[in-house]
Amino acid sequence: MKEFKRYTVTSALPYANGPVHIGHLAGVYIPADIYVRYLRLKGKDVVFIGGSDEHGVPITIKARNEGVSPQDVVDKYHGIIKKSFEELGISFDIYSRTSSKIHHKTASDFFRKLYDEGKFIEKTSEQYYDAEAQQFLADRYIKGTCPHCHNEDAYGDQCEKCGTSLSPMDLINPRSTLSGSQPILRETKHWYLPLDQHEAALKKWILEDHKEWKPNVYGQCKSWLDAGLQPRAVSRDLDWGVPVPVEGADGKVLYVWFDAPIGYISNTIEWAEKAGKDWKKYWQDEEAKLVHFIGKDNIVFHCIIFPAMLRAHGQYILPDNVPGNEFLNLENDKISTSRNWAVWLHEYLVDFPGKQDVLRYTLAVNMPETKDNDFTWKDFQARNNSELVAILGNFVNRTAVLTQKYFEGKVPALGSIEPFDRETLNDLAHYKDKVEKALETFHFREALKEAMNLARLGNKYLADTEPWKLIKTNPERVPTIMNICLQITANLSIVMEPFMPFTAEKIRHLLNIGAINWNQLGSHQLIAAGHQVGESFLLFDKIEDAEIDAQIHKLQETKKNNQTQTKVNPAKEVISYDDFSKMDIRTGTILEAERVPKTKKLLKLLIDTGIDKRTVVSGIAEHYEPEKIIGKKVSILVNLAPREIKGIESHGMILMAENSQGELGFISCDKEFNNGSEIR
Ligand code: B3M
Ligand code: ZN
Repeated sequence: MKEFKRYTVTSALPYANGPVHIGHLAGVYIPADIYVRYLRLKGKDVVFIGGSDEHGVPITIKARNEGVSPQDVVDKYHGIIKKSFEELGISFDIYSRTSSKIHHKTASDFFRKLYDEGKFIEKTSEQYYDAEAQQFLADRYIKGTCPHCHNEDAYGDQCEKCGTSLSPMDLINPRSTLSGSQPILRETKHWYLPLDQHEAALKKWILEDHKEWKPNVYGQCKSWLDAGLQPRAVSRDLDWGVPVPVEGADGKVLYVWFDAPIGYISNTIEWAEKAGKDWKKYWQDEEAKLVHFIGKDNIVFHCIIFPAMLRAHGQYILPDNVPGNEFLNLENDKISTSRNWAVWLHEYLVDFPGKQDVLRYTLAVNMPETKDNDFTWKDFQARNNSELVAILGNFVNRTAVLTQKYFEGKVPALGSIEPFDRETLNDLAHYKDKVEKALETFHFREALKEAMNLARLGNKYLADTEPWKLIKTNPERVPTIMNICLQITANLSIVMEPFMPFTAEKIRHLLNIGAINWNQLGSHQLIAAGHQVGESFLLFDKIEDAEIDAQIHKLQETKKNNQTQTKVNPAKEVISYDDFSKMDIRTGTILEAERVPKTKKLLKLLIDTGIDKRTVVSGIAEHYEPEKIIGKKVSILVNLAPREIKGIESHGMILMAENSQGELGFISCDKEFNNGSEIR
């Protein structure tokens, strides 16, 4: 494997139109952070770049819906996202944003260079235009009837009812969501990156030279490349973004997927200025290894389009690897921002204070590396209680407590070594290779499993040697055993650092030692005899059922709300007042009620309508006990033609409200009105 002098590690820039959730974390930020922490521990020269993606149509839509400016939206979420990343210990060297000046300049210059060198093609096409709002319409700003399922509210890019991808031209009866008017077709000019011209080079670069990429990433690239690449528009008609730096391009901005990846470069420049570094060494030097951490929906942009942009520019290196992950689901359902089906990081940090590493651990252990995975709160609890508490916490705690008890906290000297000690020390020496190999190849679950195995090794060693018994029967053995346990604990502080930095810090505190370089991992001479360790305390606490139940309940509430919200039927056709006034609806009172024999749903009611007392058959037997509704005030449509139902003549209809679960409820007046009062 090629040795690199420098590492440039990026993680996808989250859209600043909502907070970050566990899916983002497991897919992108946790693996990226593990990787860079590992590299730093090894003493490598690494820069870890993050930032918010603040352009694009969804942000303008959110702003419009909330009656604020796009800048307001991104200011809000950039703040929330940045703070929550910090609290989780995602150790960016810089977390900046694409609405910054420096980014606008970098992206603008990048475009301009390609433009000046004739690297784009210009094309004019017809696009929908809202004449009332006087602007071209992004796909999301157009709604209409889906040609497949006839949903009347399909978007110009997708029908959310049947899931089909659409283009605005596919919609039947398109309408603008800005003014409601029918959009017209108008010509507009855009710049296209001719991906087809890069196809052969990209094919060789990925399919031949990067066979080591993860199969899911490689596979997606292959299917794109096999299908053949087409020119892609890199500008849009929109008023939010980086303006296209070309004369006569008013009202046009760079497409968000053109400017966002350049954000990695802008943020590096911003970092380098502050840190006194040369940013070019991280982007334009073959000795730098560029790695993009992303989710699977971003693969084509990072493996094909951005590399094509970088090639077209000519001065940049291409990514050495793009370890894209699959998706994390939540309690067997797709995570969804719009349905609020997520565990939001900023909320987790409030609900579970001081438990950053529990989340980091659970997400790393469950990382969707090769296939989609599921996060459940029960699993979260089990991982904490039976792994972090019972294995890692238990070993470290027993070691600390016994050291205090037998040696007043002073590290005892290693005495004579027996075969079993030797075996354990041999095992200890092997972890470095195993964990390293897994980390270098982006097998984070495997790496963490091996790291935890070191804690298991310690537990087993303690359980097998039983120093608490030996202290009475063979006390000379105990110093050696405790020395070895303390060395294993010190090793844990190294190997856990990439995954659980807060815990690693706690272990160091407990041992009263400073940070140790990764290269020392495996050594059994990390702490000297006579060194005074700190007071012992528990690394992890058990998580009780009540806390987990509260989280599950929160999700159940979300689901309920969603069902009620999503199942509201669309409004019916418009009717005239005359249509309405034909209905004679009155207040009435139920006088008698009984089940209609051999039916599940029907009650036979006697109603005082104020006009008369009449029999009505009503399908409410599954919702009301007959004896409990005597005396109920109701609304009744009295001029409905009589109908025979199960041999009973029914005269009118009781009005009922029905919710999305099909529950029924009476409609009544909120004042004491006489029977027969008109409802209109
Ligand atoms: N903001 C998309 C996403 O969050 C996008 C990533 C940009 S990376 C340059 O899925
Ligand atoms: Zn549809």
